Amino acid sequence: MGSDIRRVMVTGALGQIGSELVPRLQRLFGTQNVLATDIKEPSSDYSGSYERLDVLELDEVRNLVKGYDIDEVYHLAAILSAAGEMRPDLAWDVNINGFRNVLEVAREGLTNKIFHPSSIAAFGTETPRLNTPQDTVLTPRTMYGVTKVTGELLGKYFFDKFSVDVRGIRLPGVISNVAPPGGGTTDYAVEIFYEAIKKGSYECFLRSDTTLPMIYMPDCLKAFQDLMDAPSENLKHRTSYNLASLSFNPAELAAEIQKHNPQFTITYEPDFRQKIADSWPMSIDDSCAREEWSWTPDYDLEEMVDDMCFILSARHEKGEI
Ligand code: NAD
Ligand code: AKB
Repeated sequence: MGSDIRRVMVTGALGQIGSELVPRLQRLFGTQNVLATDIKEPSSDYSGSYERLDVLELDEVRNLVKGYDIDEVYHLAAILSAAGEMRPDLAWDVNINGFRNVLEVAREGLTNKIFHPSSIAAFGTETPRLNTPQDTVLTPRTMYGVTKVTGELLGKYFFDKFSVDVRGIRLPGVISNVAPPGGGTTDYAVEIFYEAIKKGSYECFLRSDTTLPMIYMPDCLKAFQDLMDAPSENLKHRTSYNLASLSFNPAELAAEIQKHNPQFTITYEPDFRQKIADSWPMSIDDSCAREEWSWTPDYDLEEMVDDMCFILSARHEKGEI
């Protein structure tokens, strides 16, 4: 992990990932060097610098980056897969034009480095679904996936053409216990823990055998930092790294949760998200991330479930959830 102090801005900071990325960056670089932004209002006890920012407003993005003398932007503002199928125009606008504004400010020389997550949604039904290769067919079936492929290409274009240092990962579904997920297809893998602890049962919107790639938040944040700290000359796939960690289906996850709570029951009522999940990979070949910036995950399924159950049970006892 690089120890040099950077001034960083996070867009979409109140979402699932930003809610845990910001405190981590505050610990790394000092609270005064981290600016959190989102289109939403934060809670009254929000800790650290916060500005309301709609990433579709180029002047506002520019003013904040300039005003706070930002070295790096973690650009998390986005509309995810399921929400994006409800509002495809909004998904295109936020995911592409919002990113374009951040790239433009970097092209103007106001900031040096951008982290922009892609997703397993970049793949499609023509992509090999087992051990999905790094360089493969990208034919997404969702507007979200279309924006992720476009974002990968846009980031690469700005690097090749204007030397803007853009880096990105095709993230699997992220599992976490601080903020709820924001409208994705992999959300079941978070909701199931909350419902198991609060109600002892869960109705899953995917079929029991729907295997998808997933990652636990501590590994996700480690990957962000490892990629951002990697020497630029090592990065051959800079905006689009495949990343593997966990792969499981709802039945396997439920069985693991039952080890902690034998009374827990799961039922299945697949909805429109099943079709999205069926167009995504089941497992990922991440050898390029391993070779180019030494990626390796820490958590297996059992360790992730242990940790999630422990943390959420404690939150439940305190009356937080
Ligand atoms: P999220 O939906 O939880 O958070 C996104 C945030 O963006 C929200 O707080 C929302 O208020 C904000 N936002 C929406 N429109 C905005 C606008 N116009 N201006 C400013 N902010 C706006 O998403 P997340 O899970 O934290 O995802 C962050 C990034 O990681 C996204 O690019 C997403 O595609 C990517 N990703 C996430 C996952 C996952 O499982 N969470 C997986 C793959 C990729
Ligand atoms: C979603 O389900 O939309 C996200 C993702 C995998 O990109 N979690």
